[in-house]
Amino acid sequence: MEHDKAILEASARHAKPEGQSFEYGTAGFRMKANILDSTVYRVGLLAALRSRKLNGHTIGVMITASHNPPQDNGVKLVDPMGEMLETSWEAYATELANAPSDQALVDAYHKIAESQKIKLSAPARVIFARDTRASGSRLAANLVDALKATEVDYEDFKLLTTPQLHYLVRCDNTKGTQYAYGDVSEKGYYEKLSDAFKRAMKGPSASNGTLTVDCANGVGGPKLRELMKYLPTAKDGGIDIRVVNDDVLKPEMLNVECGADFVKTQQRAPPSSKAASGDRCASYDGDADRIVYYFLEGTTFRLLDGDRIATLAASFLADLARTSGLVEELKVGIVQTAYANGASTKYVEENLKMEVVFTPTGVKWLHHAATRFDIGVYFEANGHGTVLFSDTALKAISQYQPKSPAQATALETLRALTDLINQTVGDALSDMLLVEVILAHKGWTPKEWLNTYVDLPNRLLKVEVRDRGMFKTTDAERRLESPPGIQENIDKLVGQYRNGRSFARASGTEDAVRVYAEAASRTEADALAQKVAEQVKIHGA
Ligand code: G16
Repeated sequence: MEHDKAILEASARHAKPEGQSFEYGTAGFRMKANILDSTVYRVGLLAALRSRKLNGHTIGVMITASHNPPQDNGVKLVDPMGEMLETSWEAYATELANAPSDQALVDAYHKIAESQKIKLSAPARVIFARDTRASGSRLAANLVDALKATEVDYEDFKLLTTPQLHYLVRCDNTKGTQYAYGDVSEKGYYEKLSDAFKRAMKGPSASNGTLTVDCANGVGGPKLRELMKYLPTAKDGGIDIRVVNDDVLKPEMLNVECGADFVKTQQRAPPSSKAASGDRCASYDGDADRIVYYFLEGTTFRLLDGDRIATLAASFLADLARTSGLVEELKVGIVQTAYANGASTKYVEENLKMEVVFTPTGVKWLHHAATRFDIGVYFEANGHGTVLFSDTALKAISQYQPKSPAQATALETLRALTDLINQTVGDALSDMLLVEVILAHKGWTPKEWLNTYVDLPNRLLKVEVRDRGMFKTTDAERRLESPPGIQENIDKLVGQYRNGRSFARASGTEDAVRVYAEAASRTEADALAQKVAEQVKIHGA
């Protein structure tokens, strides 16, 4: 049958590690890089099937483990409009990855083709990229083996941030259509963002002071330096950026004591930071799809995380909608997860008077929920998120005839933002420019931004257990339905703390259970997190 011989031959070179099982989780497959060879090869087979199923539309494959430690790696598929792989196909990915032998793999491949009515001789196209991990090029070669075996037209974009790959997939699939998203090149990405940034910065004076960006020693470093070549500096009405932690020549430094995940979970600046009080700082994660901001107030660390970016963006966009005369057409809504600080949710509902929707962790869920709004702002507290404009909203924004100079100015900014914001997925580079534009328009330093509301003290802990699969959640991950009895104990503990809230859930990217707790004071939040972590340990033993 079509491609069988080639698939079998190549598969023999990428044997599945015995006794190892794989699962397509929150962000694809993610684990120690040395056991991923067969999985990446098999993901190549699935990408071929997916493209053939979708009339030869381009599918993306990203090789990255994002915030995970340097010895990990991962792989995920990107669907034609740049969104995450359709959920119903994740089971196919898991099935292929776990096929116990080369022949079982070929059988599983045909089973999927049959059930999805896929013609295996139809055209297929796949584009792919990787982050800076040492294992990346080896894994990319495995992917190529699968694409060759299945006769797929492919293109290797080498090193890219994850959101750049998402962007390119969308560009490739929309080129020459009325939905054309941009030039299918890395240069096209920088040109689109920088052009939109210049337009959005027309009104206000340049942003205030230098922004220091910690790139987690990942791919975001070189890509930010590239983007900077296209951006005006502050003296030309743009932005001054100082790049730090951008050593990609030492892959063992990736995400170590720096980066968005470190800053968010440790609630402190990277130890290497030389920031003075009031300096505006930001941290990306290893593949630059997350960003958090922070600054020191005296010596006190102040975090401006995904919740803060969401509230800043939503209030600014709602203001623009009002000022431009499009308030009826542009309803702004926010999507959060259980990790969102309770104070941010309260602020959105009571001050911004916007609807908040909760989803489980994972960009695919938030992204989907955000499409319900004219302007859907979604951010995970960890800094992963973006803003989506519906087709109707985009039409209204592009066609509306302003009735006054004030409306015209607001409309121009709004139009620039629809190009500046990456519509495919959370993007640290694009989100950074968005925040910079808003701070410049408002004339705000991070201090004014922080003053919009007061976060409840919170603590995030990681607990290692025998089998994290035992921890099953419900209600957008806010409650545990298994192991039996644990939720009742968590409820009792929560009740003992002022403004207490806590939950535990299995991570989809690391072998651990995460525990989140917030309460009226730092001591109470820490104590509650510790007590819930003890429950997780007891029930997970
Ligand atoms: C990935 C996902 C995010 C998620 C994070 C942690 O981020 O894309 O949606 O918040 O993992 O997930 P979990 O708590 O299940 O481990 P990244 O930046 O690592 O790709």
